[in-house]
Amino acid sequence: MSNENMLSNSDQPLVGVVMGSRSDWPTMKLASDLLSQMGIPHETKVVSAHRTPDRLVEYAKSAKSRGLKVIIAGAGGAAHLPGMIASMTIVPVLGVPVKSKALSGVDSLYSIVQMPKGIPVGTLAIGDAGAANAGLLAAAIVAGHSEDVAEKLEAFRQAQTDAVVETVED
Ligand code: RP5
Repeated sequence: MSNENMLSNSDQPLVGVVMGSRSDWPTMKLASDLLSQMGIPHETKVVSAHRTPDRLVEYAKSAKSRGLKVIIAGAGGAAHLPGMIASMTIVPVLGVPVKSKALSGVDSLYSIVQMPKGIPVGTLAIGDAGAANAGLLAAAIVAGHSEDVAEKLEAFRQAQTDAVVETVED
């Protein structure tokens, strides 16, 4: 399949956005919104490592054959979801530490970032910034295969640069 055809088969999700709970959605929506803005077909699912372990296994093991190029996995607390998914697929996994009530997401960050050598999870910042950046990073990965996504990403960066004021006044 040529690079452009990878995206022209439009309905097939290229990125999976998964989260441990429905309660993670306000955070993970930021990743999904960025992917939509970049025109990248994606899916959004609740997959819990401890509440729906069978769903987790099925999701991770079928990811590559279903054509996913990147998985963004967000979870809070003892956030084993991204690492568990990464252990069952070679599709790159980006982990988003969701802000937890008890420890403000530091627990989530440590759980996700400290993967033992051999099973990598690309870990983003805690919370909203991490989720949005996961969407942008997934777009950058997909952009290597799609000129259309590359152009959208360049335009996003340019708009962001253009929006920065140079002087401040009262
Ligand atoms: C994790 O536990 C989820 O990723 C969520 O961040 C956290 C709390 O889940 P709920 O109790 O809100 O469902 O599995």
